Amino acid sequence: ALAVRLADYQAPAWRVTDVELVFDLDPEATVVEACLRVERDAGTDAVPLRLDGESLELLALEVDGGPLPAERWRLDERSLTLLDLPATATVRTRARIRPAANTALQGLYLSGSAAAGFLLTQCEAEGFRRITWFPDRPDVLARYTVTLRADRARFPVLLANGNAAGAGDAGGGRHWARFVDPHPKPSYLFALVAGRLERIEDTFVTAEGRRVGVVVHAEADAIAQCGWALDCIKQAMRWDEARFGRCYDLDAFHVVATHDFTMGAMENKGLNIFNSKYLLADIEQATDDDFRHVLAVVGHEYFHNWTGNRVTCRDWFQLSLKEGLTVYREQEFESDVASRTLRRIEDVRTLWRAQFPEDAGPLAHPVRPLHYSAIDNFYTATVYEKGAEIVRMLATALGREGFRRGLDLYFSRHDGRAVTIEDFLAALGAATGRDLAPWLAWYAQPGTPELVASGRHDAQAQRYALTLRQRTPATANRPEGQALPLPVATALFGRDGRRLPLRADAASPPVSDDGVLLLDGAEATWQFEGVAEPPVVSLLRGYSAPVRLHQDVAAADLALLARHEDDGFNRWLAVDTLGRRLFADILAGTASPAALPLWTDAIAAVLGDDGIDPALAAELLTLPDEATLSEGRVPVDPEAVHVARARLETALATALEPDLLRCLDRPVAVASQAIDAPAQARRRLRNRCMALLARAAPTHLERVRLQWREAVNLTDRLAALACLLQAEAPDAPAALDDFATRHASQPLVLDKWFSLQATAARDDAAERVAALTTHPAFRWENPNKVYALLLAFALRNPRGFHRADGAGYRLIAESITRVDALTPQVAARLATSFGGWRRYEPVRRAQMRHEIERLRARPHVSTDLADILDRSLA
Ligand code: HT7
Ligand code: ZN
Repeated sequence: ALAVRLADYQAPAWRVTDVELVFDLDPEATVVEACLRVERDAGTDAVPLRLDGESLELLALEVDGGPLPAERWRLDERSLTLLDLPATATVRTRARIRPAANTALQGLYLSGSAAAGFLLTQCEAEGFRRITWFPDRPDVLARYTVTLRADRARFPVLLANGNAAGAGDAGGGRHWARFVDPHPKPSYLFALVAGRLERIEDTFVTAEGRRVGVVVHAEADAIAQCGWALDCIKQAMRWDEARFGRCYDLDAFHVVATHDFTMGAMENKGLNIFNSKYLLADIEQATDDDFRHVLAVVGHEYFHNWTGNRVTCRDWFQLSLKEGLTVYREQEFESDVASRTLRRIEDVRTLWRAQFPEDAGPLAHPVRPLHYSAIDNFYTATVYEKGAEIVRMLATALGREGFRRGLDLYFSRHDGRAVTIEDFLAALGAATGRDLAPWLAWYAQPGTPELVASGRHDAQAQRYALTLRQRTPATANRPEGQALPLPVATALFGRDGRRLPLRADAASPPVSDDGVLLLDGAEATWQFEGVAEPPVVSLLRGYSAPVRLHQDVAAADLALLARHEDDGFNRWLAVDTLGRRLFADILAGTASPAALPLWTDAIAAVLGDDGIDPALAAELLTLPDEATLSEGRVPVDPEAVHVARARLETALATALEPDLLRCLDRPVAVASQAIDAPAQARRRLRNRCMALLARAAPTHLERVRLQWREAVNLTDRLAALACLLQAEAPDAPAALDDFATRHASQPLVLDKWFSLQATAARDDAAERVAALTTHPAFRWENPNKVYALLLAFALRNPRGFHRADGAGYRLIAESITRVDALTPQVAARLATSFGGWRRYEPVRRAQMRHEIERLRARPHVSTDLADILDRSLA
């Protein structure tokens, strides 16, 4: 497909002010009547009106109430073009679409079976054009009136965006419902839902005094699991008012759960649709992590109501304008209502595992890409997570109050408009009196910057000089990058662990009250006064910039930070750095047993600290995964990485055995079915201790078995099962069978059962995964199943996926072909697992390349898949 380029952007020549849609819903054949009020831009004349439309069957076309002569319209596979229209016109079309046959899950489709399932839409990014002809681009904002008609018994619930505006009987067993959305919106935010759904609801009164009905809809067997989500919605509404002054703006907020969804969720105006994985949660069927993910994703979609919906994107190159900002808001929400440190550690782990490798490989792109051929492939870790890091850096650089003022100005300037990243930076800059133009480079330049820190202590002058240098090195695909603004949150510690004052002399670049140094060129030096002894320097506190830090710190200094840093993230980072150094030594064959105790003692000291958050303690006991440990190494030998990591984990478990036992045997005062943050944190730590003990000695498997038998929540049951599997215990197969029987009717729990087996680092993992694709609960049409089994294998079982005989690669390549015929977006996502092929040792590199080329050479490759394959090979 032809690439779309940011540089070619042109404002639309035609606007659509109002849209009326009437749907006659039927899974086999739905008829969509659309009436568009169109206006030609004053500055343009004789420009044809081009409407996007795909997989639509044209039944009727009228302009201003009459037929249009054949020479004044053209229809092809992708568009309907109308010629010689007056400057304002009413265009009416009627189309037939086939939801039950739509396995791409874009546009109008069926969730579940034809007999009992329900109808729903997914329009972002370009799905609306599969519903009706329309300028399907985010800078065309229109007011929508939508009427749904359907069989009353089969589709008792009818929902669309906006406020309810009437309902009634349509005769012949059918009924209708109408919705008016007063807020102009782009077509990607359109949604409808129709089917047999149950609901739970509540009322929320906004700070502006609006009474809002908050309603969660799900199929009958899932509605009992929606209580947590309803609670999370109300928390998110209150939080956005308190933290960012943003209130909800319709009479009702509806949320719907579906098992058939390619992504996490969708922020359609007033009618959010969720992958059931991120909406349903109860103690029997969801883990503690699931509960937190529901909180985060519910928050994320709700926050889009302002960052994305009220202020939207001019074009899809600006995707991070809404996604980066909304991820940041989601992170802050979870940090405020749950644990800041834990959320930060998880976010940074994700950045290192997924975004850094993406930014270093052939699929690297700027946070604001310059061109695309399949926009669906740009919902990436770079656009989302790196985009959120940029927003976080801006918030750090402007301070909490300055950032809030900037966002207020952004909303008031651009409410109801489709804007750009420049507009965002301009508003933040205007509100705080800062020139933020240099920050645009963060959006424009791919690659992860390297930050090198060096220091010199002058005992006599009692000064400490800290020099920071940055570089974004060239790679095969791009030249060296320019210097970027980098906020470096810094603290100095004395040898006794106490914080030292951070007083820079007058000649140094400025330091903010909260210790942030802003490096805005290639290099700068700060001279700190009153530093009597060589300090221990803690940089990038809270991971204040998404860079690779090179700092020559003695292991003893890291151990000191592990004990005394009051920034929870950097405390964890000190331990993580010690662990990675040991891993590198094992991998290089230079490990010395003497180095181990500094690391394990540091962890033991923290574990023994009664004041420590158990969730943080659990994180200290969790090594980086193999993908993260492989990151930045060339060439990667996945087998060697796996073995070295396992050795390190066993060494940790053995060294800490008494501490882990003490931790496990500590009496617990919480109910094992409580889901509050302290209860979750304690479970996390206990399960981590149990997993390590199972590594240390097989005798500890008895504890695991006890937990397996007595668990009263899914977190504990699954943790025990994972230990049995990891140890390849003789009773593991029976436990797996028991688990499958017990949860046979619970699709989300079965997904975890598939993932557990997919990620078990066994010699025969590829064969087992292949066998599981024939399990009765596995469905190729269902993205959650494909992700749970195949994507989990490709991304989280490096030993299995990269097996030396290429069986893992073949399995994933064959799966991609199969899925591409059904759901191209899912196939493209699976194919990203081959993206890092150049980093592997020569045999694996050749095998991966061969699979990519073989896939590309097949007939009928989708645009989405072709795009990933082509860019991977470039
Ligand atoms: N904004 C949503 C994007 C999304 C999407 C994109 C492409 C194809 C399918 C999709 N489903 C949802 C997700 C979000 O809130 O970030
Ligand atoms: Zn989003």
